[in-house]
Amino acid sequence: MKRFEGRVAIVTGAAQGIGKAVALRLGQEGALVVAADINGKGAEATAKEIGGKSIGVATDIGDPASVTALHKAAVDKGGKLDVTVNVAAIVPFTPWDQLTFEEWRRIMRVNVDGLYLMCRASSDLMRKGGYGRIVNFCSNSIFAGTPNMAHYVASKGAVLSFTRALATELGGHKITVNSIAPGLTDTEGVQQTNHKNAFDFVEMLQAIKGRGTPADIVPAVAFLASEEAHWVTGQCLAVDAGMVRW
Ligand code: 4PL
Repeated sequence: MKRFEGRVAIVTGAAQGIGKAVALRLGQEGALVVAADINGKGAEATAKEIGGKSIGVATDIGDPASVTALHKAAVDKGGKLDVTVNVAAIVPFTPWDQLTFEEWRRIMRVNVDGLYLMCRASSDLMRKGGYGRIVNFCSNSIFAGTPNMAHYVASKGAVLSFTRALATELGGHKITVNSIAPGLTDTEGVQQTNHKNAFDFVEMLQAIKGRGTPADIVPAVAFLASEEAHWVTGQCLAVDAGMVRW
């Protein structure tokens, strides 16, 4: 399928994991992808793998000036913005007894403030084009109350409810806003934390057995980012082999 021919898409967290897989798919389906990541070299490597006019941009989504520069780069290269997929987030492993206010703020700065800054800038551009698809990354941990990440779980609860509210704000401009809630997924990021030891536990709760990978998450993202998903907004779709149901 070539659902993104002529479309300009920003994907954050695009240097690795789910973000990289999403960026590659949108690129394969014809999008000019602006791959953004705190790891600028990794973002550029993803863009190079896509080829064409796609570019990589070093971005700290928690920094207003950095988010402004990212959106300027998208317009300079593509002339407009059609799709933003907000994958970038910090995924911590912090037992409650070690959870300081400083660590709480570190996660909120990126996972919540960063999402606000991205949606603020992206929606302002999409309104000019009279079209837009925003896909945010929630997590099924908000339903499971997953241990060792209370600040992360709180931040993803904000993603769920902010997505609902933003859908209302932007519906009149033909912009949809939805979220995806993956379960534990086998990525470079997860492999760097003790979350990697939880795969057997989550598999026990899944309706379909196996270990989730980025490739399992991508098709749902591509659907919500596509033109034909125009009648779906404000929703959260769990993509976790049926671990949680709502
Ligand atoms: C069930 O989003 O949803 C671990 C780490 N376990 O980041 C997550 C579950 C993790 C999750 C998540």
